Amino acid sequence: MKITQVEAIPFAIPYRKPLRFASGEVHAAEHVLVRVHTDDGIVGVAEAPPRPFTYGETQAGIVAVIDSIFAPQLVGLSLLDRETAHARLGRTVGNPTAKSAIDMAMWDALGRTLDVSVTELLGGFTDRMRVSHMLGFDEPAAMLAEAEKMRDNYGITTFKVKVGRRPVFLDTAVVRALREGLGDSVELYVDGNRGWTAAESARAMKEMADLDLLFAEELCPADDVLGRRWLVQQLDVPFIADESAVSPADVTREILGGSATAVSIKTARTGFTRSQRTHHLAEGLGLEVVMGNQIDGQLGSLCSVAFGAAYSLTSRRAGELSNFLDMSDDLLAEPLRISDGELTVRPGAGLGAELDPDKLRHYRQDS
Ligand code: MUC
Ligand code: MG
Repeated sequence: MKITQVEAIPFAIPYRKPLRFASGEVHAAEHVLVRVHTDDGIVGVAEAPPRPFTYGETQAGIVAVIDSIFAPQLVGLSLLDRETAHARLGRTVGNPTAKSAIDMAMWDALGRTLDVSVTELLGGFTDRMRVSHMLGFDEPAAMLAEAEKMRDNYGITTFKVKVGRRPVFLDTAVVRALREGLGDSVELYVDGNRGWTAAESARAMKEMADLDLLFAEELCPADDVLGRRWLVQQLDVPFIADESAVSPADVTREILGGSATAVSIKTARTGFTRSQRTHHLAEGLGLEVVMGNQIDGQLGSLCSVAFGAAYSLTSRRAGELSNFLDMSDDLLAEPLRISDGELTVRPGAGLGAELDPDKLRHYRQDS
């Protein structure tokens, strides 16, 4: 079970349709595939999606930090030395997606070694999650048409709507069009990616008070401390901390400080090890949890569902597991399929992911 090599392979796959939101836009999945090899000939895999506008990581930076800082600290450890690996990676404060991809590839390798799925290793609650689809900025009619397509083709009935534009009416008109077009049976919530001020957020939430929203997420900057508390106190829906609560300690600070009342867990930035800690903290504090999306490819989405399905709390709400549908292609030999609004974990050991070697050869950027 000894780690012999940690590889970081950059690859790029274009999106069919860019995803736009208040803090940036994504046109191509310029991700990094991480492979952890062991002396038993096992290879664990995961992917790191750099989000420069959120965490400051870039694709080249992820490859460099893994090759030069993280890999040398892990080679020689056993896959069972999880707390030692966590402590060594934790010496570096930043680089959340680089550290998380390594962590998840180690869990995948452990599952493959023990012939147990990652979901079973983590908690084994269920084997599936309901899917929530994230709708990027566009005109109301185009966003409604996309939601209808997702409902009709995949059975998805939960939608996270990107907001945070100015004037706020641009977004409130979209949410109204979605509620009127889709009816009362769908679940809708909004994510501002810190785009509005606290006052704009309060106004927008009042305008949407009759639209039966499930949650509001990161509408305004958490650093505007008093404004954000003022906003959260007047809302009658849970307020999800996303970018403001990357680490378990951030969750404690945001929740106890009154700046959020729910939490987004993204395996792309907390891996399985730190996501477990956040999950346990959320359970102890009695918080709502949503499995979020870091604009993941299929491998990343498989990681999210593998974790989300492992626990009662994380599988209760629909997870954001569908944005890979906007990519023109992917690396998995057997593509993920969403049906009846659900995504299931892959049967088999570890994450159950097999990569297509031809696709990897085609999309990798280092050879
Ligand atoms: C989300 O939930 O915010 C967009 C930016 C980011 O950091 O994650 C995505 C989705
Ligand atoms: Mg968000």
